[in-house]
Amino acid sequence: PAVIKEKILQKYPPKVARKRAKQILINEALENETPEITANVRTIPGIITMRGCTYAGCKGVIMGPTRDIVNITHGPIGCGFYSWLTRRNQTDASADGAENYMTYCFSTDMQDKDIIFGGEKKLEAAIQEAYDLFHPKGICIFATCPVGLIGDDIHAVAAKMKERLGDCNVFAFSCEGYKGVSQSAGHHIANNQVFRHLVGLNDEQKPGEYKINLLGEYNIGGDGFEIDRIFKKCGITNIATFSGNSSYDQFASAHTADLNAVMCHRSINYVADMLEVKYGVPWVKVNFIGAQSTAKSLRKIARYFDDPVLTERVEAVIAEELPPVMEEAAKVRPRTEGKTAMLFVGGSRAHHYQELFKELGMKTVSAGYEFAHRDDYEGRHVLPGLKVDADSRNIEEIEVNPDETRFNPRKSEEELAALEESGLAFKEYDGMIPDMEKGTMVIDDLNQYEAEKMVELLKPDIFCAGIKEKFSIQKLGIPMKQLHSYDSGGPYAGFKGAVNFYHEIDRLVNSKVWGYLKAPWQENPELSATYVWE
Ligand code: CFM
Ligand code: HCA
Repeated sequence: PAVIKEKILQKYPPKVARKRAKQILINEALENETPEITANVRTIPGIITMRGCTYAGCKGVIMGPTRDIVNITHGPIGCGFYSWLTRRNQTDASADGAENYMTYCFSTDMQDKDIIFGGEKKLEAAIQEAYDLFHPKGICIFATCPVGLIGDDIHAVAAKMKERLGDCNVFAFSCEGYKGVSQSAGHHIANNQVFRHLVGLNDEQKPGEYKINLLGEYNIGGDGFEIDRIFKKCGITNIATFSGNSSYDQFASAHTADLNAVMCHRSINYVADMLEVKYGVPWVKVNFIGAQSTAKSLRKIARYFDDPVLTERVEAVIAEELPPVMEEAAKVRPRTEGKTAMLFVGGSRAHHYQELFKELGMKTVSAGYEFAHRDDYEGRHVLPGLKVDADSRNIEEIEVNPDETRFNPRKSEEELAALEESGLAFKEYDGMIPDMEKGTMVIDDLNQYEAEKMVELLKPDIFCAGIKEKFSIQKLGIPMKQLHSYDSGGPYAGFKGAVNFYHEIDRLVNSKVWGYLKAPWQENPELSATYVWE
């Protein structure tokens, strides 16, 4: 790995090489210590990053999967269009009276004249038009780069329209694309506004036992449907998913749940913390990617509620569902054992999906996040030591206090301590680095050049990333699996999802087609000879 790192850095000017060196880490054995990586910093100009923008993280990722809020992009049409369902977030609007606006793309379609003379009037008209057509419970407004540059006051327009419409909750997000260094800033902005304007609006107690929220699950390719199927079978009530298959009312009722199960902590840990401070709902980390992780996460939830009825049901579901999945893995394993993978995905999948590869006997030789922070690499314990730079200071940190009437600690200090004692960790997660084998390479904010170089030097059996990487990697003759949109596949979460994933990876790494990818002149060097005129 040291040679590979060296070879990658050679190409860069010295200053760039010095910066990138801190984001390319060789996972070495340190005595009781995880090596430190630089993360969540600006991409070096000129580098073709895999990252997206702050608007994408706010509008596309967090708010995109909510079916009955009208999400209006204030900006040029491309921003709205390219964040419209490309993530393959699914929703179920089959219930009586359920609305689904996800099939529409709402945008103010800003033109040159709006940039010059201001777009507030146009935004106001767009909100009115959406209201007249649909009468939604909520309308959200998202700022794109030009909106911040020209200074349209989207919050003032939202407040004015909320007042005028009366029965529609209108609020806005200052999530201009350039606002932070990546999508990650957009998650934080989205979390703040949802918490401020929506969570806690509905105090009605929903029926059901063992009430949880599932935070950081976005129902990509139907993952959330599979997790909900398992919850239902166990008798666990899911009050709100943030934000896969979610509705306005789910967010509004989230404070009535008794536990927050946090799956993608990178995108949503802010909401988990705020729900705990304001309403007294504790949180634990879960992961439903991988059959074993699914079983472990269910047991974690059962341990929290500490009720033999639930524990028995959870054990019965695991006993019924896990063995057939492991049998399936065992069938595939002889064809996948010992093969290698590289995973470069946004903020948590590059870590979570290593579980599924492990179940296939495959080794992740290199992995990294596009935009995660040091805690996602090294573990949550590094949080107190993280330095706040100018870019992170630019993102609002909202002050939350215990609610005067509704703060209700779900467990006493003693109960929490006893659960901790028994091995249930609250507010805690491990990072990717300690979970990976020694000698593997962890690379933050990988770019196009480095991706190709890594494939050339390490020749993995499969490369996982997103749409921008898909075809350049395939052209190198390596199977490429999108771990964002899942290409056209999924679900991959839970028990049934794991089986889908095993079959998909088996198909990809054992396909002969990649061997035929050599161009004729690579197979027959004489064909590359230059033609010379007589
Ligand atoms: Fe969380 Fe996500 Fe991810 Fe993410 Fe994303 Fe995504 Fe992702 Mo694409 S919320 S951090 S901002 S798990 S959209 S569903 S696949 S980069 S690894
Ligand atoms: C985003 C969304 C994205 C992009 C995926 C990709 C997703 O970050 O704006 O690059 O293929 O999952 O759809 O992460």
